[in-house]
Amino acid sequence: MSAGPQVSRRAALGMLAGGVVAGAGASRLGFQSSSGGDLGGIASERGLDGQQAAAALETYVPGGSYDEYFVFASGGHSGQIFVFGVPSMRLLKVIPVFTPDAWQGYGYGTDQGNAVLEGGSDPAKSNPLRWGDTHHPALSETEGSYDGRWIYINDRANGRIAMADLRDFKCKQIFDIPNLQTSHGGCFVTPNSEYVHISTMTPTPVTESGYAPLSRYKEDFRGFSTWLKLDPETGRFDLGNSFQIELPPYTQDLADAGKLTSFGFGFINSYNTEMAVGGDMTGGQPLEAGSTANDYDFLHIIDWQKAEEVFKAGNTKDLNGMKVIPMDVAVSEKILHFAPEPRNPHGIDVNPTGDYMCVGGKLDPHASVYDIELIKTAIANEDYQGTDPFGVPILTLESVLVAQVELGAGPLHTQFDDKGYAYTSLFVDSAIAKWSLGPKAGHTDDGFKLVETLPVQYNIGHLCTAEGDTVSPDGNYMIALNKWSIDRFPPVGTLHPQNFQLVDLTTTPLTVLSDTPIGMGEPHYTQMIKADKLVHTIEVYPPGTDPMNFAPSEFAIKAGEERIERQGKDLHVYMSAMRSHYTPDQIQAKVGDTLHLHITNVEQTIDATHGFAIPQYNIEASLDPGEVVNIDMLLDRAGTFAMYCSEFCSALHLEMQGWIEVAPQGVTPSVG
Ligand code: K7E
Ligand code: CUA
Repeated sequence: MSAGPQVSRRAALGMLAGGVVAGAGASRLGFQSSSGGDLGGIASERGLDGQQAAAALETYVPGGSYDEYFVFASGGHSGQIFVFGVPSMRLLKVIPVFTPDAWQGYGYGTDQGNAVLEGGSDPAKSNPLRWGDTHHPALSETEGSYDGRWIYINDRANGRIAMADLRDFKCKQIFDIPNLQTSHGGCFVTPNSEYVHISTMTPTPVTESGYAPLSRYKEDFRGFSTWLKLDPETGRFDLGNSFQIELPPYTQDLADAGKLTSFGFGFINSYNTEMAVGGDMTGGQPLEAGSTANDYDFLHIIDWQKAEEVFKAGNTKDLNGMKVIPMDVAVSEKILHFAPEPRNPHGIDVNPTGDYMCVGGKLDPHASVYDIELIKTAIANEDYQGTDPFGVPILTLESVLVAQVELGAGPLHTQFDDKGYAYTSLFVDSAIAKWSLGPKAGHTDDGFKLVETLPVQYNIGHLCTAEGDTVSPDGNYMIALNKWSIDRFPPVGTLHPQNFQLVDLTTTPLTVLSDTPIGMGEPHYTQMIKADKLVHTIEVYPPGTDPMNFAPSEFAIKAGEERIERQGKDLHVYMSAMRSHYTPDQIQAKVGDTLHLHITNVEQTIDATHGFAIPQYNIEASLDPGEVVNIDMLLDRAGTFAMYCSEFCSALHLEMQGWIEVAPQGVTPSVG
């Protein structure tokens, strides 16, 4: 433990704020408040004890100063990604991903937003999809460390995955993955961003029509582990080099990538290996009971490097546009193995050294720890205790399991620090268990042992430590992602916010530093990256940029090049936006015309964003400095519409408006 200095610093702060150090002492330390009172006086006036006052001082980030970390949180059914600063827990940004966002002009008529959202909607299905259920953000990595380039996130509801570029914090691609109706297992990226992984949650019918009766669950439904190749330059999904591995129709749950000693492997938990399908009204067992009958489910162990070889050798079948490695090939090529895991587990997390796979028991009070060396040996020796109904070999449990650590009720997810400790969320206990992670994580004396339990408020799902999924976590901060807040915040109606609690990892016992209500969606997982790793982030686009590819747009203009060109019924308007006007500020058109607006924000000043809104036409764009936005709209309604800048950009912002005349049939527009 190296908590010594932090503990004494905390004690000093606590004493100071608790008034033990009198006003004179405080001012000698430079802690004289502007109101003339000492810190102890402020603390007692506000009813804060020493611990609370210390927590306030440790998390306060003055305006103009920056947080040490960025946290990228999934937004649950909001479909978005939330970005916070740590330790302040200030909300810095919401990145719209699966759900339109008016402020950022995402999904309200602009080419970029529409292209991304529509690209992720299969027209053959119920479309357009306008929401997602984001669960697991995955930052891109180089050599097992976050590299600050891209972020990926899954849509649990619709079996999709999205990519956002951290240059401009905007979503660039959504991909509707074939053969995945829903998804959970992932995403994670492999240590050099070779692949991003995503797998099915509920298995998918693989019949031609997409229909199969539930009575044919075992025969006609399958799971799929998807390995999407990432373009090393753009971070986009490279479908031509992506593949899937066919899996039995179990419910594949959380997943993680191997690293260092386990590099080349992927791990997926499963439940419902009973293949229960419910039927509670027709004499069957309720789904919940049927899917918890077995004592063990199967940890899926996938050798993705072997799978890559098999894929490259062409030993695949085509299924709905994906190259799929059939299950029998996955077995014969030793790509897929199972290991028993206590029934209905939830999280699987690989520790920073890559040696241990930690499985959260959910219904079992233990974390089960598997060792990659033992797994490799068991695979090499074909040390099997049997096969599953589909012929997948099951490694002998005793040969691969190194520890079962009793942690408490409802263990779900595990994160790690820099000292070989693991932190597991306990949903049922509303607590976090800190435990030592055995010899290969440096705990030769204490082995695998529960160290302490920290109560959190309440019903914790995921947790997230600083740089927690990398090969070198930082070990200073952790966030508890609590599903229920109950009494932690004042009542705001019947739907309560979630509660993010920031935890100081450097103290013994662990301390909660702050509570942050999350009132705009239900985050599942988050990742915390050191802020100084976001070296690629820009604040202004180069003049005339198309944000989809960061290249000059063919529609860009400079000030003075504005023009209107009519080609039959197509009216092209090359418009500039700058404080505080649009040029042109009048457009004359006729019903039945298609208006093509090509708008360039010709400014290069940080923060000089303009909006562009047209009433009644559902059009709203955000034009960041240097950005080019294209809007195509069929003018199907006559009227004289006042377009306006929707971003308060300048003293004459309210004057930044203009007119679009859409003359009815038979009426000649006033000009043009
Ligand atoms: Cu546990 Cu979707 Cu990661 Cu929620 S999952 S908590
Ligand atoms: Cu431009 Cu308001």
